Amino acid sequence: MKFDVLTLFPEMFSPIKQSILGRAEEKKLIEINLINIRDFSKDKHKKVDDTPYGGGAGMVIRPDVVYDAYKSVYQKKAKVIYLSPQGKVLDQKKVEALSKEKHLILLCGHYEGIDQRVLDEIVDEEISIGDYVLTGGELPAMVLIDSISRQIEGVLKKDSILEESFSDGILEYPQYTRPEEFNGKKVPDVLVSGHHENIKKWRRKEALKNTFLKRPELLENKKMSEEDIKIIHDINVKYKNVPLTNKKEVKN
Ligand code: 4H3
Repeated sequence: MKFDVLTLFPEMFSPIKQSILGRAEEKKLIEINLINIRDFSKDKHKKVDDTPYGGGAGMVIRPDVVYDAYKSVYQKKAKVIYLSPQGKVLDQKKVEALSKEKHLILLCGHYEGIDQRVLDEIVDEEISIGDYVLTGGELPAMVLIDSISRQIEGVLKKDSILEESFSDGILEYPQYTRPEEFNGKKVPDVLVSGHHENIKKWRRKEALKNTFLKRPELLENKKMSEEDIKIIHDINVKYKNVPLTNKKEVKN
C-alpha cells in the first residue's frame, strides 16, 4: 500500500515512522510519502493561504497550490481522501475496505480549511475520525494510516488481526500475563488450566459480556448464534436486567 500525504506539516508524521509501522515500511509492506504542500507555492514568500471571500476569521488554503501538490503524486487508480469533520465517520468496516486499495492520497487541511473548488475537483471520499474538531487533518491521516496498515498481510504477527476486537464486530476479551498473582488478584483459573475448549468458551463469554456492558449498541443489529443469545441473557439477568429487544435475538 502506498500512502501519499499532502500536508503543510510533514514533521508531524514521525509517530507513524516508529515501531510496527516503521518496520512495515522498512519491509516495503507500506510506503508513506510526505508531500509538503508549501513546496508548490509560486509565491516568493512561499505563501499558501489567503483570507476568505465574503469575510470571516482565519485563512483558507489556496486551490492552485493544493492542485499542483496533488498533480505531483496522482496516478490513475489512486483514491483521494480528505480528512474532515464533514466526512463519514470511520469504522472498522471502512478500514478493512480501504486496506484493499493500492494507492491512497490523503489530503490534510489546516486553518479554516481548503478552497472548495479544488476539493470538488480532486476528492473521492471525505472521512472523519469522530465528531469533534481538530486544528488539522494530520492526526486523522495518521489514524487512517495506522488502522489500514495493520490490516495488511505481514505487518502484524500471524493471526493477531483475526481474533481481536471488532473482527467479529464485538469487543475483545480481557488479557492476562505473568505474574500469576498481582496485588492479591489471581489470573482466572480457566486460563492456566490448559483446557483449550473451556478457554475458548470463556473468552467468547467475556467478549460478549464486555460488549453488552460497555457498548451494547454494537449488538443491536448483530446476528448471533443460539449459544451467544443464551450467554447475553445470562449476563443481562446477572448485571443489568433490562428488557432485551428482539433485534438482539436474530439468529444466523
Ligand atoms: C478532521 C479534520 C477534525 C477531523 C479536522 C476529524 C482543519 C479540517 C480544518 C481540519 C479542515 C477545519 N478536524 N474529525 N480539521 O476527522 O481543513 O475543519
